Amino acid sequence: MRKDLATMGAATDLGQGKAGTELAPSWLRLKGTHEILNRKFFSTEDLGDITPLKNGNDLRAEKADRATLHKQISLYNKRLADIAKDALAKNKTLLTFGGDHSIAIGTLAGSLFHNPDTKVVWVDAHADINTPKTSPSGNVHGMPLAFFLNLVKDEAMNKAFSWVPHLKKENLVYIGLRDVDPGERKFIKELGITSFYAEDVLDLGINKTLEMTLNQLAPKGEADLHLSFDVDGLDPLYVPATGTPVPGGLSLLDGQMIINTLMRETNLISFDLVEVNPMLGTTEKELDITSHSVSELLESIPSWDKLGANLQELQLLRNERLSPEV
Ligand SMILES: [Mn+2]
Repeated sequence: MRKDLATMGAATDLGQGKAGTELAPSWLRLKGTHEILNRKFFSTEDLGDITPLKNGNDLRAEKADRATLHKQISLYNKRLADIAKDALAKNKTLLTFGGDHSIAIGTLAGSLFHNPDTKVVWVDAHADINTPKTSPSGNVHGMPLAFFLNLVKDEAMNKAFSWVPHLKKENLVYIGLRDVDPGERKFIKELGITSFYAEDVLDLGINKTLEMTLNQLAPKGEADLHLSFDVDGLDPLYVPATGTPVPGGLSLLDGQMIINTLMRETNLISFDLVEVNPMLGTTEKELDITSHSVSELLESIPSWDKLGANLQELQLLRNERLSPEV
C-alpha cells in the first residue's frame, strides 16, 4: 500500500446508454467518500472531476454516429491515462470514481504506461471483454479488456484506440463473473484467463479465492496491481443504483475483503470504482443503500499508519520534518 493517494472523478456516461454515471463522482463526494479517504492515507490529493468534451446527452442531441462516439471515448480516456500516469509517477495510489467502466481504458492504460507488467484484478458481474463484433449491445463499457488483450479486429476501432497498451493475459484475474456473453466465454477459454465466477467465490470462500489470485499475480507480494472494481460485481442488494445489475453477486463483505487484502498484500497502484448511477436509484432508500455500500468498501482500506510495516517509514518522515534540509 502506498501512503499517498490521488483521487479523480471520471465523470462520463459515454461507455453505455444510461445517463447518470457521469454524476456519480460528485454525488459520492457529497456523501462523504473523501472524508473516509482522508483518514486512510498519509496525504490525499483530489484531482477533481474530469469531464469529456461531450457527454451522452450532447452526442444524443446532435445524433452523433458511433465513429464520433468512439472518437470521444478515445480522446477522453487518453486524457485519463495521462493524468493516471503522472499520479503514479509521483508514487501515489490513484483512486478513480467512475463513470461507467469504459474509464478503465484510460486508468489501466495509465498503470501499464507506468509499469507494463502491472497485474489486474477485475471485479465485475460481466467480463467486459467483448469486441465490437461479439458485443450484443455495442456499448464500450463492455469492451475495455478486449483492447488491452488485443482482441479487437475492427480497423476503425483499432485506429481510434491505437494508443492503448497491451496487457499480458496471465496478468489478469476476474472475480465475481456471472453474466458472460458467448463470445466472451470463448475468449476467456482460449486465452486461459483465471476466472472466479460468483459461484466459485461462494464455493471456495473469498479468502481462498484471494489466496489463489495472489499466488498467481503476486507470489512475492510487491507486484504493482490495478484493481478495477465494478460495483455490479456485488449483489444488487448492496448496490441497487447501477446500470446492469445481475442477481447472485458477491456480498459486501466479499468486496471489503478483496479491497483490504489487495491493499495489504500488493503494491496497489490504481483502483477504479465504477458504474454507480445515482439516477437509477428508484427510491431514496436505494440511493442510501448504494452510497452506504460504497462508503463501507472505502472503510475496508487499511489505515496507512496502522500497518506495522509502515511505522518505520512514518518515523523517517517525522525525522525529516524535524530536521528539514537547509
Ligand atoms: Mn464492468
